[in-house]
Amino acid sequence: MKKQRVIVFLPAHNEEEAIGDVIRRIPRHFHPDVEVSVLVIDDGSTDRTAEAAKEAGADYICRWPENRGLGAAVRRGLEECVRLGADIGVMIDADNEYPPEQIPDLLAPIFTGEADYTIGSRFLGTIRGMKWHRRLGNYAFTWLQSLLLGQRLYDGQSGMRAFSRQAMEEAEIIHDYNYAQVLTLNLVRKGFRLKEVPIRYQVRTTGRSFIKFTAYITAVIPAIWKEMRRPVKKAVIDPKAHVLSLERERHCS
Ligand SMILES: Nc1nc2c(ncn2[C@@H]2O[C@H](COP(=O)(O)OP(=O)(O)O)[C@@H](O)[C@H]2O)c(=O)[nH]1
Ligand SMILES: [Mg+2]
Repeated sequence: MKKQRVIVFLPAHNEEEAIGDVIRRIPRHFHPDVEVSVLVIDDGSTDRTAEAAKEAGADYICRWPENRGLGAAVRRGLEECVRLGADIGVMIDADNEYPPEQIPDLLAPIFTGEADYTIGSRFLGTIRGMKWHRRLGNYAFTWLQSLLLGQRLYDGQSGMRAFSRQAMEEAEIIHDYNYAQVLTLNLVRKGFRLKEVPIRYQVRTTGRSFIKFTAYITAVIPAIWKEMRRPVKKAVIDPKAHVLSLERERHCS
């Protein structure tokens, strides 16, 4: 059987204290037919983010001299995964809030052919340390996406997601500031099958969140509006594109 190439990418901005640990915890050999590489999109960091990533074993580092924004970095991550020949792309934040050990769980619905796009859901899993106002913001934006898509979502702002190759090829992120909502609206409207997977989440203990309430609202709301008004072409999906025998994984472990 041909090996499936998984590329895990981390958008990062000034995460020198956290990124090394995230990279070291990414499971590289969890299935004999899966090969895992790591890509970092360093978006104009002014600290040692890129050096720390390299020391921790990142295979590819894409370094921008200036800060362009998280939406631009995720767009670039998806493009680089396609260019580097990934069958599946995984995105995980570089700030150590999400569990790299659960990447195989996130990939399972793609390997069984049930989904093309998975989101690690904090609200279906466990959450440690999230402030009440962030929790409310997450509920509100997730509720809005559920309403717009006519499909129940639980965590629309998660920083841990996986994509089939076709989903990566066809994904469009229409603003540079953020990707979280517009990417899901884009992919689900195109017919890609989304599944949420419960994950364990722990709020960061280093660095700081880039989210500022007013900037977030004024960038994200118009982008959601713009995305919903754009016509999208339905994708023709091969549900068996990444099917892998997960039985073998159990025998090997
Ligand atoms: N590319 C890029 N990544 C960023 C930027 N700001 C934050 N990040 C990264 O995006 C991820 C999520 O950011 P974070 O500030 O933790 O957002 P929060 O988890 O929603 O509070 C982390 O991996 C950050 O390093 C940015 O301006 N550009
Ligand atoms: Mg974070």
